[in-house]
Amino acid sequence: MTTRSMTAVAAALAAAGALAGCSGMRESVAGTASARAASATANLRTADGRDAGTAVATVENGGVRVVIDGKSLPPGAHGAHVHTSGRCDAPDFASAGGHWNPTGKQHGVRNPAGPHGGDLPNLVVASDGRGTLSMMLPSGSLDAMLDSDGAAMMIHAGADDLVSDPSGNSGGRIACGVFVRG
Ligand SMILES: [Cu+2]
Repeated sequence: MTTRSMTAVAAALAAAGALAGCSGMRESVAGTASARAASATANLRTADGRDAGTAVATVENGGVRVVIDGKSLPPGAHGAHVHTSGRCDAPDFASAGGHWNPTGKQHGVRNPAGPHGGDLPNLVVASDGRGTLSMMLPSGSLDAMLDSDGAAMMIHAGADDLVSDPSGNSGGRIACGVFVRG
């Protein structure tokens, strides 16, 4: 990059900083923030494409509440986390990346060095294949969660021990859904 273009970039960054620092200005940018839907829904699918229910993320007190309504899942406790990328490529769903972790912490609400922003308690599924959960995420905002590469809701094969980094020994990924605002 030339010195001249670096100067241009610096000027652009300074302008962006000034914009971000002025709340009145932010509000007036076509009401972008306020016009955005305050919730996002993820339609969960298993690795073989079956409907596994929904997860809804909603702004609450500046944080994010996640409500999971799972179905057609194996009975038992399953790790449930918001993962960092909004891509659910079957069958292993590795494309969703690791847990959403905006604060750079370790995994687990029982981990003294944790938790991740995307950590949730286990989703407990009954013998009819259904399980529900409603919980605030430990940290982060919906806007931050739905950044340029989005976010995904992930259900794991096994229980999350809520302490082992990076994913609580919760095993493979059995259902995934991309959060879509609105
Ligand atoms: Cu996970």
